[in-house]
Amino acid sequence: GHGKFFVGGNWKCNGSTDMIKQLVGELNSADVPKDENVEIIVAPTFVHLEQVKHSIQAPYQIAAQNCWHEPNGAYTGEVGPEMLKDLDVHWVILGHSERRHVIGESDGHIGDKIKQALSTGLKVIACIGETEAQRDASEAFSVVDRQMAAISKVVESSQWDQVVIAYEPVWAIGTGKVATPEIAQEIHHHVREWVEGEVSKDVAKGLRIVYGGSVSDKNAGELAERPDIDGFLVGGASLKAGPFAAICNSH
Ligand code: G2H
Repeated sequence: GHGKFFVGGNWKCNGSTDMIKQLVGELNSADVPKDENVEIIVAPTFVHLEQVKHSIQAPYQIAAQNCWHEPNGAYTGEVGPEMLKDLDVHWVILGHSERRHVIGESDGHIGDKIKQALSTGLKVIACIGETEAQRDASEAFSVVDRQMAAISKVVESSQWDQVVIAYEPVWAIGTGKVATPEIAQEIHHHVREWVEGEVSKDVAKGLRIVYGGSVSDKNAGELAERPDIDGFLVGGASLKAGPFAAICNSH
């Protein structure tokens, strides 16, 4: 592994005050690792950040699922990274495939968001991953290379320790069709080699590359065994405390 094992729970567009009250209560009493070697993050919607912040306990940290590329201003409906920082939220997920493919965010826009978030002092979970059509056309490597290039363009050399890369093949997201450990390891290793060549050996060695896409308590263990899989970004299974805690204990 590279650095602390990382598990993020991406709650996506889910939750209500009652549901979150129950989930946070269960997470607080769940048997998750509290040692220095595991980092656990949960990402509620913007409107639930405050509730989660006031109720969740260590070792959990909180992330937002997105933020804008300017600190604030005339951008109706957006949330600036300064606002997250002011709320004591230290992490943000950027470039999730649902934002790329459902909302239409480009590599360039995601790059601008990452740059602004990092300069505000937030840590970034930057997502990459190919679609099924791209994989079928043997473009998986070139797609993640292009996405990594857009990310590395905006990350200063001193900021790489504030970045976690999440490889989330679009065909595996929410489909129950998890990538095999071989496929995930192949891409993670490729991304690490890309970083070694394009950024530096040291950054490649320390960078956490986590896997996302239908991760469950059933498949996390064998994925976590692979040398370049440094943790997970979990969607569906993060909405249940038991399975999520099991994934946190999978390394
Ligand atoms: C991928 C993942 C979490 P799920 O989007 O980011 O979701 O585990 O539901 O496939």
